[in-house]
Amino acid sequence: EPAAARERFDAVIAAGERIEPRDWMPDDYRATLVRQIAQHAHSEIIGMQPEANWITRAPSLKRKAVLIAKVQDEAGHGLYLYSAAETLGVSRAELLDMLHEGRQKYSSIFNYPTLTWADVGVIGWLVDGAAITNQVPLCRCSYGPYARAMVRVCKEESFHQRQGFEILHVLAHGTPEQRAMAQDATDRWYWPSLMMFGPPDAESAHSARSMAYGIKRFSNDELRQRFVDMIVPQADALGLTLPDPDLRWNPERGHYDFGEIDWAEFTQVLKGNGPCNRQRLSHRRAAHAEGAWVREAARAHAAKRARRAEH
Ligand code: FAQ
Repeated sequence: EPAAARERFDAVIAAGERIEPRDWMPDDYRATLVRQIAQHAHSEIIGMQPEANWITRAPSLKRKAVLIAKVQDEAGHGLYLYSAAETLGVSRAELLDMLHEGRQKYSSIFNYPTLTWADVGVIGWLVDGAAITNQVPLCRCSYGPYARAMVRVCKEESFHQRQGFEILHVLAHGTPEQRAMAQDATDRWYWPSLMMFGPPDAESAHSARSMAYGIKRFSNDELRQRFVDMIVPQADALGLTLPDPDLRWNPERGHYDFGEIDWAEFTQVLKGNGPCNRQRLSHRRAAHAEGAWVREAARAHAAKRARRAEH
């Protein structure tokens, strides 16, 4: 390890500045970033599935157009993130293989089913809400390409969050059946959305290193608390109840206390045994196989253009 390069790296991290692709970096810094950015990219593209499930059944043309745009944004986020990972020396094809073979993860949240139209609202409100809470600090991550990708992703996700909130607001103020649908979807997604922040700090394998490297700026539990504090008043504004009897304001802490998360369920979902894990991965693998001809045509086209440029 070149001592001067290591010194420069440490100084950049200590000053809160950015590491760029051509800069020297320690192997474990590179590996941590590849792991996190790849998992993040995989989450974006697997995350298209639960909502895409409702595109053909959206309740109006306007809702359908908005939902198509949102799902398309998620594909775009996946592409920025794979590109950011590629600056670290891995190829998108390798990363996709790792996803398809179950060697890299994607967010637990996308292994739950979308049973009603209200789920589309709750995904925007809670899932995008949790994603923003986690990702706003990543705009200050020490690795330049990841931090810059997060700026645009967060802007788009803020829009996603508002569209979900608005869907739920309409349902929560609609007929008794619509209200019940909004409450039921909230009941099903609340706990899984808290699991998006990862295991408790004491059990988080990577947190200490990621925080020392300026990749993570806040711990899993800190961000989870920040999210709960944000959504309690939002649930009130919607007239919906969060399904946690232990949820109450703690004036000493200046935060909401909340109940125990079912970590056994989280572990099962991470092991591949959530309600939709198999369906999500097999759908992804099939989409990849069906897209083979597109990749082949793109390669042939690029080769033809390169040949023409030579002459
Ligand atoms: N699900 O040591 P830690 C979105 C894994 S938002 C699955 O604490 P770390 C937008 C973890 O990877 C969702 N796996 O790990 C959208 C590690 O496994 P490994 C994506 C989880 O990295 C909205 C092990 O457990 N957002 O897609 C989960 O320090 C709507 C130990 O955990 C991001 O990825 C989980 N919930 O902290 C799209 C944000 N939690 O690698 C469509 C960026 C933990 O050893 C529709 N990522 N694991 O095999 C991060 O901030 C971090 O990676 C954490 C985990 C906070 C997720």
